Amino acid sequence: MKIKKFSARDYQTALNLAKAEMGPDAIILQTEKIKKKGILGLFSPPRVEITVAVDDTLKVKTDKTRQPLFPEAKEECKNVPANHLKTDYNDNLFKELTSMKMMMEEIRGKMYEVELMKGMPEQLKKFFDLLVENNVNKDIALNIINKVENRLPRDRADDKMWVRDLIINTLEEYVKEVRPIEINSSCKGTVVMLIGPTGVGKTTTIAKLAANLTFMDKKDVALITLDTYRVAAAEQLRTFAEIIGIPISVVFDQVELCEAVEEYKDKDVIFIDTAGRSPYNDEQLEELKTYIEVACPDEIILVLSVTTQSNELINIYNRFSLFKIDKVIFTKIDEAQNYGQILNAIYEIRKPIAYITNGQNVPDDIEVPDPLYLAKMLLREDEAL
Ligand SMILES: Nc1nc2c(ncn2[C@@H]2O[C@H](COP(=O)(O)OP(=O)(O)OP(=O)(O)O)[C@@H](O)[C@H]2O)c(=O)[nH]1
Ligand SMILES: [Mg+2]
Repeated sequence: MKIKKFSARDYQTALNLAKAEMGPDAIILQTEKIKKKGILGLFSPPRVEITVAVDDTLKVKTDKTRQPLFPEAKEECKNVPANHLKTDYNDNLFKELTSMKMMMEEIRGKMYEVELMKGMPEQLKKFFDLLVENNVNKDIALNIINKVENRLPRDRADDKMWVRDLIINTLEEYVKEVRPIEINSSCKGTVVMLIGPTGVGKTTTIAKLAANLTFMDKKDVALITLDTYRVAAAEQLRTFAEIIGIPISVVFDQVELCEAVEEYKDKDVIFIDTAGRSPYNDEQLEELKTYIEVACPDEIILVLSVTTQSNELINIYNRFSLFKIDKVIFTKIDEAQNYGQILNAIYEIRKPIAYITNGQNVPDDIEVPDPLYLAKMLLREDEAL
């Protein structure tokens, strides 16, 4: 660090002297007005003295957080407005503060977790790890484990089977709301509409349900498809309907939809298949809304694929909750590595599960989930079943 004083008749001259000798990165430590002492001082004007320091070891050009003393003299600042520099500085500061805040939240979360886990029986910790490993959100897993701990008799804390049974019971409570399609026995056919993002399995699921209801439950079923965007999709469903001998209407607008629903009103169930909609496309969702208003479905079922991440499942639900969602169907269980996302989604959205699907085969790969089976899936016990 080099420190030097410069004095001149006015401030600007002193500054120029300092700049010339110490360079643009120098820092002003002090500015003083000084008068000569004694009789001479009476007749001479006061002078300005500035004390300037420069740190030779400081690499100012790479240190963006440091404000230059003489911005106009710095090569890279020549054409950059001062407020731009300030914005960059603020942006960097904001980024750093945000990352520090996130870090602190993470630490706080960890401390909270450690606090809760303190003194927890070893068996419970093992199940906690198993749930988290299976993608169950940590907060939800803690919630479950805490409930189990409260229910666990002290003398059974090390008994693996006791702990396991209590965990299964608690998990069952979380996923117990299972409600397949409810066919009303009144005059009008039950209208069931499946909606959801593209490619999650809406059409395949309708084919499975239609076939099962027709052959197993001996119900009168009709199909309506709004998916006229892809000729192949409508044709595929039409061929399928012909094979199992049920009527189908491919409708192009709201008027045709209204007519088709009216036409099939004597059927037991009318399934309406919709084209996959992006949850983030407002226009597509608005269009879907107009169809829902016309069809007045008894059940709107949101189809979600288990291969989707938990957060995204919740985002999708939030976007589609523009409509009154009655139930959800989880598809592609067979393709998932973990099942925690089912619990995470249900915990957040609190809607009953109507079905789960576990393969591409029509009509076999669909079932009404049994809460016990779901609970076992969450503990990975299904693999042994
Ligand atoms: N592995 C697996 N594949 C499935 C399941 N359900 C559907 N699929 C497959 O997923 C793909 C898309 O299925 P569709 O029924 O066409 O999906 P969709 O939601 O109607 O698609 P869009 O109409 O394009 O939005 C097909 O290859 C299906 O065979 C399932 O449970 N497991
Ligand atoms: Mg489809």
